[in-house]
Amino acid sequence: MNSNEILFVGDSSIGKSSLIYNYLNNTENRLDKAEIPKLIENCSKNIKFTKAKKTVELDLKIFDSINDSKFDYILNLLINKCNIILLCFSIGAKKTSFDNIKSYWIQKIYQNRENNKDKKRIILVGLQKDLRYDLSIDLDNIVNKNDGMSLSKEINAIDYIECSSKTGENIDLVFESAALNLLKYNKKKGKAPKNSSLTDLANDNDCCIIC
Ligand SMILES: Nc1nc2c(ncn2[C@@H]2O[C@H](COP(=O)(O)OP(=O)(O)O)[C@@H](O)[C@H]2O)c(=O)[nH]1
Ligand SMILES: [Mg+2]
Repeated sequence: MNSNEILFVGDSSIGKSSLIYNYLNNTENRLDKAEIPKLIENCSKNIKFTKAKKTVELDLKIFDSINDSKFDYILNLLINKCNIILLCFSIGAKKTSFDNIKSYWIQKIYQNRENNKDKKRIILVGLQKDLRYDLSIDLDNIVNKNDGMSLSKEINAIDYIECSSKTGENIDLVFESAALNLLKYNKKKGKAPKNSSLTDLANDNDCCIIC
């Protein structure tokens, strides 16, 4: 089984597909110019970047998801199958998407990982970061950085990243964190790639907060 699978989950209309689309197409601020597909079909991307002077390269298999009861069965299977889950909320558009992380998504993830019980699998992602500075948005609807970091600790996330598909900020970092954490996870499970520099990186236990 391919062990490089990552899954994006979270409430609807918070920017999950936009993030994946922008990353895959290497674009920034395509929100106005491009029709973002409702669901990005599962796809692969060869990811290559340098971390601690070492080159990391692997083929990421990326799964988008859609909140529709018709697809619930598939979503449950994906939650169980994918090694890293990017659990998303919107920083500015919907406070409910933040509250739903604890009240809905965490339970759903934990219920559906029968074969994949390892706790260290969730990266918390705050999407639509640009909206934090949008004066037209009611302050009550905005999630601040401390709240995001506290939630990340509370749910035992391995990383917390805030990003924006509109400005392009931190888009790459979301996928780089997923790749690094996959390496750590695979190493623990004895599936580490032979490339020694990757194995060294997988030994690095630091978690990072990128905001
Ligand atoms: N301001 C802002 N809008 C965004 C951002 N990302 C997505 N959107 C908009 O949010 C809406 C929902 O995006 P979509 O990717 O379909 O959300 P999904 O249902 O979670 O996949 C669309 O109108 C996007 O144009 C962002 O980073 N900033
Ligand atoms: Mg979508």
